[in-house]
Amino acid sequence: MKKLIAASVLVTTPLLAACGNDGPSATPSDSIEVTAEDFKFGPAEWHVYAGTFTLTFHNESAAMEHEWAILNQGVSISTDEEFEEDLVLTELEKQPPGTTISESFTIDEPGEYQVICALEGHLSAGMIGKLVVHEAA
Ligand SMILES: [Cu+2]
Repeated sequence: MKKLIAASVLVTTPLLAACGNDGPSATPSDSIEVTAEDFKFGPAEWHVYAGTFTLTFHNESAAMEHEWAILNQGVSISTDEEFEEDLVLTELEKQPPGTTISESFTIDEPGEYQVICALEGHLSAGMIGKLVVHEAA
């Protein structure tokens, strides 16, 4: 499932300023990367600019499929029991072990989004991260 979100939002306080203390890792990019393992994402926090960005996803698991699902802004869950498909904004569908794949996403609304692997048991096991969408430069 993939949905492109187009939303017009007026943001009066630049998000970049709010993130100024996070160090170099907080520099937004239009190209991010993640390695999925059993059961975590590395890194587990990504910073992009509003608009279109490209994710390069490596599944380094020996035997398990993994995915990278962005949940709707404001959603925060920590167990599989709380998950519903309706919570997913957009996602990279599950990928077989050993896969490297790049996919583009478009998110126009700045803010923080929870990212999970929504395959059964994986969220509860620790496959959780955070995507921060910064106001476009
Ligand atoms: Cu997974």
